[in-house]
Amino acid sequence: MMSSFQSLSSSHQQFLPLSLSLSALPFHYSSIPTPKLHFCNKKLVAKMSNPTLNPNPNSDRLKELKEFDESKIGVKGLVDKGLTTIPGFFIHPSEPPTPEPKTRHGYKHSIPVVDFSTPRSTLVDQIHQASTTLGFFQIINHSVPVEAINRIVGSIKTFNEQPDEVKMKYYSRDMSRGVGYSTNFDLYNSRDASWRDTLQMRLGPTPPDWEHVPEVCRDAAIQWDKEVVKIGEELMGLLCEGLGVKEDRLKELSCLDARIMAAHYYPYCPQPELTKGLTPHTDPGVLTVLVQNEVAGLQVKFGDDWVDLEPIPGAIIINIGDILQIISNDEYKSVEHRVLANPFQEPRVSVAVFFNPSQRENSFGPLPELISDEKPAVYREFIFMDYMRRFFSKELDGKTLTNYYRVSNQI
Ligand SMILES: O=C(O)CCC(=O)C(=O)O
Ligand SMILES: [Fe+2]
Repeated sequence: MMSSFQSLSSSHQQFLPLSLSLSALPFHYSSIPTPKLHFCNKKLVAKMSNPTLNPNPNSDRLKELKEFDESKIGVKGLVDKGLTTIPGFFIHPSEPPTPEPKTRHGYKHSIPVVDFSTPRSTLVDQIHQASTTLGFFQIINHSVPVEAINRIVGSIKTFNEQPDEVKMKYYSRDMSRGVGYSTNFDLYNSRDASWRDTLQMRLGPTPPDWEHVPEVCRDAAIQWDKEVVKIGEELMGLLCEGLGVKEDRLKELSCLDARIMAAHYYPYCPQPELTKGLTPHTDPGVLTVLVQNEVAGLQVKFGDDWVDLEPIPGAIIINIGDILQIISNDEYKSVEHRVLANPFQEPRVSVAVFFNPSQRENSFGPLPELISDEKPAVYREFIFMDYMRRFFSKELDGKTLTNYYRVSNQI
């Protein structure tokens, strides 16, 4: 039988992050009971259906999902219709409810802010320090013009705020043209849907069919890709220096070449405590470059805490992906993060660009320069295609992909 991975179109084989898992993922959650909404003393409550009483507990859920998906209006469209309670398939019963915004702050930790204008040796140290601990940092005083950031974020907001009839033309999970727009790329495969709409675009090595990219975002995306490549190269150089390897080592491994953009729109959610904007995950690629508007919501896991990432105008957020954790032999950390459902009237907009290696037939693993008797390889080598295949077939639970390649797990 052809695996779902093999059945993906060639453009689908572009490596996607967890948040953008394909509809062709080979696993599904058909055996997991889903909650239904019930009114109890006029209060809406989520209740699990009992799979033993219902031989096909998900048929209603699937019907509801399809109905919503086929409406092509996205969660933004639901909000515009004045919805006050969210559909059951958005409810996340397994996670503790999100605290009210006012109680979210005040954690002991914060995401490091790195000033790019500091001398290079300090910069290398600060980036190394952040990447070996939280795996996340924000950069300020960098070379990317703030206008380019505002332009890409602004164009994504504009796209999402067009009338439904305009956006509907683009609503599709088919990525064969290198571009797609929908509510949750894994809508049919995830346990619970999340409150966000995403415009996804392949930027490299092959650009998308630009005529199929919404016109309001086209020029901004072309410009943004150029900026992202420049800053990505700079960062990879700094990260290599921090590891004590050749500055262009990651570039040599084609890590700058495959780029996917995921532009998220998180509209106001009427019941933010019941759902998420984006479920906890790690990014599977090398590096993620993310920009956002002023609306908070991104959180990074640190021990048992979720640390809020405070938006800084003009800053760029960088995080380490799974493959870089492996390449660095566990020195750099790919850390779980999530986005809360947006409780604010103002929408949250973020644009992530994921860097991945383009050489899929090549072997990847910890860099030989980093391996010694004192520090043996923590991961075994693998062909990048194999890694991708596993990514598409693993359970959606954060760290299992890196764990699969851990030497201790070798059979
Ligand atoms: O929206 C955000 O801030 C985070 C997006 C993200 O983590 C992802 O797309 O993988
Ligand atoms: Fe992510």
